This record gives sequence, C-alpha cells and structure tokens, in this order.
Amino acid sequence: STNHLLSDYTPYPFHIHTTELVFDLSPERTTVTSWLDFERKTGAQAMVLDGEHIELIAVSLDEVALIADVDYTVNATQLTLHTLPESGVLSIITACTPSTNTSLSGLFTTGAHLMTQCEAEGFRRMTYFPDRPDVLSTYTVTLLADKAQFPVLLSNGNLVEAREVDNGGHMTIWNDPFPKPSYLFALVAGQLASLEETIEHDGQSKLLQVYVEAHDVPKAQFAMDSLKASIHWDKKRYNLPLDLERFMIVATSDFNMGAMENKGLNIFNTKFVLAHPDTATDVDFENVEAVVGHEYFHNWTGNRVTCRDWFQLSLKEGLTVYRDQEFSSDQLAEGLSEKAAASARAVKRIDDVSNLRTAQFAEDAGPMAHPIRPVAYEEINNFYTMTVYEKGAEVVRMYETLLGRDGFRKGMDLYFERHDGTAVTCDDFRAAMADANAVDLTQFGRWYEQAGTPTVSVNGTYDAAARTYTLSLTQNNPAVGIELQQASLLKLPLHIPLNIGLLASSNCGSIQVGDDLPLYLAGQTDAATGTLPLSFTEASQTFVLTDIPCAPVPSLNRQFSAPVLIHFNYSDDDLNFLLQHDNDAFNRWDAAQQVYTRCILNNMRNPDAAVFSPTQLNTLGELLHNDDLSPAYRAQLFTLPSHAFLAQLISRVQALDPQALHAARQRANDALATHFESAWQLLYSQLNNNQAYVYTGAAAGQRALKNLALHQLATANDDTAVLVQNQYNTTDNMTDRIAALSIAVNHFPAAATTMLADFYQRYANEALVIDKWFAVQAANSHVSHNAIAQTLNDLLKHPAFIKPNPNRLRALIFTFCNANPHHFHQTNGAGYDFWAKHVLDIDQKNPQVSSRLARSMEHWRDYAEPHRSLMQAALKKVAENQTLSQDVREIIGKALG
Ligand code: HT7
Ligand code: ZN
Repeated sequence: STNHLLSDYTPYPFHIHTTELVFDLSPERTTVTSWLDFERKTGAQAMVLDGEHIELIAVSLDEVALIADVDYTVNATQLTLHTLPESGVLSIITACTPSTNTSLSGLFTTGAHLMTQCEAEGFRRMTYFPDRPDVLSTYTVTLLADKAQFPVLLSNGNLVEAREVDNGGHMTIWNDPFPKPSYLFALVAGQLASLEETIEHDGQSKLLQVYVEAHDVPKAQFAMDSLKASIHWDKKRYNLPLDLERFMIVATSDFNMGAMENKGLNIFNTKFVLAHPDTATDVDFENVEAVVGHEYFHNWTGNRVTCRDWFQLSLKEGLTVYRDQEFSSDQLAEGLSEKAAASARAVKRIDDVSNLRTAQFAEDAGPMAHPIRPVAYEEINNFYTMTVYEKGAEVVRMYETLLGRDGFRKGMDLYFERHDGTAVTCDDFRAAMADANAVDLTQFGRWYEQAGTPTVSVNGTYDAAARTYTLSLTQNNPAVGIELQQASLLKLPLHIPLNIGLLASSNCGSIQVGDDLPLYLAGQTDAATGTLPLSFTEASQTFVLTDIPCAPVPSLNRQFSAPVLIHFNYSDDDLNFLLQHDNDAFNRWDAAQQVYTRCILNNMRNPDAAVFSPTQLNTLGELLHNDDLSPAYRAQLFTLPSHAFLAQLISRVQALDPQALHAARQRANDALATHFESAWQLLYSQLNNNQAYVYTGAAAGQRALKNLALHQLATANDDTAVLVQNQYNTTDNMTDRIAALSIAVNHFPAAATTMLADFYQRYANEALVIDKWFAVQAANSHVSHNAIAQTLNDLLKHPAFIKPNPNRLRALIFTFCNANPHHFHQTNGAGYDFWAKHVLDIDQKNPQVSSRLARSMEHWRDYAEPHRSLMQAALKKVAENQTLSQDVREIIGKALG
C-alpha cells in the first residue's frame, strides 16, 4: 500500500482550462470522450493522468492520434503523456461498465438509473484526468442515452440544450461556468419524477428541483422546504447567494455516505431526502434538514473555495458541519421567545456534543487517531472521519468563540474575498480569520496539527479573606495513534477558549444561592456577568477572580466552548448542586451526565449497592417534574450516557469488561425506571394526547419525552404491554410506531412477534422503513445470545436481504456490531466471528462500506480478557486474507499495528 504524505505536495504542472465531456450512456458499456484544453505552467514534465478500472480506446492531441508506448504509456492507475507541447487540446476516449460497478464510486447503476459519485477519487473510474482537488476546470458536458430508458439526463450547472437524436436517443448539454475540481462532477440518467419550485432570490428567479422515484414525490416536500430555508439562511447570515439558475437534488437508495455536494446537482442517499410522517421519524426529519443544509452550504464552503489537497478536507467539512449545526440551531429557535430559543439551542448543542464525545473522542483515543488535518493516509476514503468533520466543526466554532460573531463573519468575508475560485489550505482559512480581526492565531494553528483529546485539569481555591477565587489550569496533550510512534514528537500547549461561570454556593448579600457571580479577572475592571471566556494558552496557567463574596462552585467549559475533557474534583454534593442550579443549560445537562457516569462506574465495582443516593434521586425527581424545562431537554437529562461513551472513559483507566458495563448501565436505567414509575406514568398520560403529527422542535421534544416515559414504564411494569400495543396500533406517525415496536421487541417478545409481522407487511414497499425493521431486531439487547443468533440468521436469509444496499447493511450488520454491545461482546467470540465474516464478504463488493465496518473492532486493546484475545484473533483472520482492499487493509493494519 502507498502512503500519501502532506509533505509531498507539489502543484500540478499543467492548467486544464476547459474540460469537454461526451458520455454515451448505457449500463453495460458507457463511452466517455474528453477534450482537455491544457497549458503547461512551467518545466518540461510529463502529464500524468489518473485512471482506474477503465478501458483506454484512443488518445489524440489537437486531433492527431497519439501512439501507444511512444507518445504515451498506460498502466493500471495512470496514463502518462511524455511529449506534450506548451498548450493544446488532448482528447481521450475510454469505456467503463456501470452495471458491474458495485463500489458505488465512479459511474454506477442504481435501480433503473445511472449516477456518479466522484469524491474523493471516483472521477478516474470514468476517464483519465488529473483527479486531484487543486486542478480546477470549466466543464461542458454532453449526455447521450436512450430516451425511453433514461428520460432524465442531468449534469452540473446550467442546461444549454436538450434534443432528440436518431434511434430513440436524446441528448442534453450542460455548462457549469464555475471552475471546479473533478470530484464535484456529477451526472444522472434515469426515470425520475421531480418536485419543482421557482423562487425569487438575489434579484433573480431560480429553479429548484428535487428528483425522486415517482412514488416518492409525496415524501419530497420537506427536503424542498429545507432547501429553501438553507438558501435563505446562507444569504441572510453570510450574504452568500445561490449562484446558478437552477439547483437540483437527486435521491438514490444506493449510496455509501449521506449525500454529495456536486455543483448544482447534489446527489443524496434517500434516507436524507425522503421524509413523511408515515415513514420518517422526528430524527429523520431533523437529519434531512441538516444534510440538505450541509450540502447546500458546501456550494460556498467547498465548491467556490475548495481544498488544495485531501489533507485539507476539514477546510470544507469542519466549516460546513459548523454551518449546518448553526442553521439547525437557528431553525429550532425561530419564532420562539428568547428563553425558549436558548433552551432549543441547548438541546441541539447537547445532541452535537454527545455525538462528538461518544464517537470522536473514542476515535481520537484509538489507532485511527489523527489531527483534523492528517499528515498521512493510505486510503483517503478512510479519512472522512468524526475527527475531520465533528472535531473540525468544533475548531471552527472556537474561532467564533474567540473572535465573536461579528469577528467570525469578518473572517469569512475576507476568506471569500481572497480565495473565491481557488483551492486552498486550512492555513489560508486561519490567516483570513486572523487578518480580518488583526489577531495572532499562530498558536491556534496547533489544533490542526495535534491529534488526541486534551485533558484540562482544574483546581479551584477560594480565599474568603482576600475574596478571591483562584483557578489553576493544566492542559495535557498525550501522544495518541500514530503519534505514539514518533519518538521525537513534541506536543505543545493549545490555545483553548474556556468559558467559565461561578455559582454562589449560598445566599450572600443580594446574591441568591445558585446565582452566577459577577466575574472580575484580576487586573481587569469589567465584570463578565455570568460566563467569562478565559483564553488558556500555557501548559499551566492561573486565573485569579476578584471580589468573590462567597465560596463558589465552578461551572467549567460552558456551552462546551472547547473540545476537551475537564477534570475537576467535584464532590457528589457539588454535582448535585450544579444539577439543581447551573444557569448554563449545557453544563446542567453535563452535570447529570457526570452523576450518571460516576454512579454507573461505582455500581460496576459494587453491583449490590443502590445505584443512586436518595439525594440524587430527589434532585432528579424535581427535574423530571419541572415544567419550566422543555420536554426535549428533560428527555436528554434522563438519557444515560451511551455504552460507547462510558466504555471510552473506563478504558482510559482500566481494561474494559463490556458485560459488566452493560449490566451496571442496565441497573442504572432500571433504578430510574422503577423509582420514578409514577412520574413516568403521569408524563405518558399527559403527553400521549393524540395531537395530529407536526414536525417542529417542540412537538418532537414532546414525543421524545413521551416515548422515554413509555420505555421506562415497560422496564418497570409488565402491564405496559397494553399501552405499547395501543400506541403501535393507533398512532399517526412513524416516530411513535417505531418507538412502540422497539419497546415491544426488547420487553414484550410475545407481542413483538405479531407486531414485527404487521410492521413488515404495512411497509414492505418502503425500503427505508424496512431498514428500521431490520435495525430494531439487530439492536435487541434483551433475549438470550442464542435467540439473537437465530434472529440474525433468519434476517440474513430474509428475501429483503438478498442484495443488500449500504443502508440495509448498516441497518442489520452495523447495528448489531456497533449498537448491541451485550450480544456483540459474547464471551465465546461469536459476535467477532460474525464481524469478520461480513467484513470479508462486503469487501468483495464495496470496500468503502466494509472498511467502515472494519472499524468496529479498532478498540480491541481496551478490552479485558477473553475479549481482547478473541478480538485480536478475528482481526488477524481478516488480515490474513490476500484480496483485502486498500481501504480495509489500512484499518486492520492500524488496529493490529
Ligand atoms: N463531501 C461528501 C463526501 C462524500 C463521500 C466521500 C467518500 C466516498 C463517498 C462519499 N459520498 C459523499 C459528503 C459531505 O460531507 O457532504
Ligand atoms: Zn460535507
């Protein structure tokens, strides 16, 4: 395998000013003719073009045929042109076979359609080209196909011409006036229906289209509404307009990822387009809005300004995730009172941070740990990671925290002013932020270079006589992942924006217990009311807060201002106090998480003791009944930290016994279920009010709390089966129906059998709903190991699993391996054998999907025996296979390495 290094970057020696392509499309054989208008930059190098899995038919220069092995040479991955002049038009004819392309990269068939996925390196599966993001060219594309078979022919940009040709064929010609790299190219040929709207935007009328299968048109309106909201938001918040005459979204059910931001022609996994109350849950609606926004926002952050090389991936992905998070937050807050808006934003922030802390922190503590700008990769598809995306978004958010909202906007404006139409680096983005605000962000640059989650250890001392509170902070950035092999590596202190508050622990003067104290930093006269942003830059640093009238309890890293782990020696009483009083909604939730974590870990050591103390239960009870807290927020407060999150914390200090963790977490949940049974009952009856379904943040929050209540009742009381069955039968929406089904599967197996049969029959024609049917069964953490093995066997042989697409593989196989720890980590290793078998099977067809599954075992070293040895054996078994893809080989190699 070849290792690609950031330090090897050299500019491409040619410009490709224009790229003309003609596709003669058919599933069995598609030919591609290109005309590349090139100009040499400097030097006399050969032109090296990328190409894979394609047949080369002819090459010519300025319409004169070139001769193989004389003018050019070709191997399995490259076409090299040895003797090119300063400029000219190079023309290449190639052929490929979409119908046998199961990798879903390049040109492939999906249902009755043909579609492309070019990011990161799929374009080279259609034609020879410098398939790298810093070669920007203007594309004109002609699509030719049989009209009956492929009535819709789409590519990037504006439609120039559409007409019929001989023998029942037709053609369309598309021109994209914006220079772009090859990874943003797309085409679609198919039998698709569209939902269309014309909007007035930026003084022009724009055509918006969402293309789906004809029977799915009723499920496309929410995506259209999300697109309109996205267009509006980007104009309003960043003054960034839609720059083409039309904007198209196309849905496919065969897709490796969520969606793709191809210029003017976004291609989506159906899961992130189709949304209807009958078939999509609240979470699905939320995801559709976020992904539609994300891809649309890429038009500026990714397309107009793109990446110089793939090491810079976070330049576009971190920034665009940050933008979609802010969009979703604004959507949730829209039209609410100030207080309700703040609470809605906190709910969104909590979701984003718990995702980061569960999945990204774990990645950053394992063999795949890498900085948000990696310095080496074997297979770029393996670096579309939680780190590049989610930690990358946190790094962007820290600029906003440091510079303020207006300062951040100035930086964005300067970034576009400087770099529109070019391919740049993360350093260019940082320089725009620094220069627009006349600040030095040199040290901040270390966030791009260092992997791992920093730990910030905090000590606080109150001096009553001097009325000072002294915070001593120490940051620790231990080496992780490949950093461990770099002996000379010196990790340096990061620039950490740390928001803090101090809560009055008693009444003093006009200040009430639990109030935020006004914060004066020694030497400064302005008090921060409530939250003070500290700029923490040294390895160890002390901050003295003056005029503190009474002993405080500190609230640290408010709003999760930095992606770090905080260590503070809170007493149980302190945490209980924060849970009661913290004025920062995020940190109040985090106090609950800390209480749960502490109690579950204690209970693992001491399984017979009560999980929670009477004081803790008392405080939790008050919160559960507190109607000032939104239902969505209360649902989050009463959701235990995930198994994966706890596993990652435990493994920092000891070998992990997954069964002991599962059991302790289960006991914690049982304690909440039984202790608050009457509260859950009351909540369920209040919230189960037969209101017709609408998707709003508030309504979704009510359903979340209601379904949590039902779940807790099912744990506490067998009579709940009746309520579950009733909700399943009478609800008008998928959120409530799948919740009832999941509860039945886990708690009421007799009822579940008939419900599962009914569910399958109702939704047999709805692929995305059948995915849920598979996932609910794969996640069943109750029943016996034997029973779940039987279920998996039956499901693998089910007619709906004969040719599984990636969504279905994720529903069954990934759900079992990643979301069912009790059964996956059976002590006989059966779960690990299951994993190995499917990694190898899937790798034959689709390496990108297989390599995602391969990652389920990367934390094997964290486990106690017998798990550790059994997991290692399964990894070795996969490693021995001679035909592993480069994708899977990199993951397994790093895991074992
Ligand atoms: N930029 C898109 C990445 C993507 C992708 C990458 C590798 C293989 C398949 C892929 N499909 C989409 C998605 C995004 O971040 O918006
Ligand atoms: Zn993206």
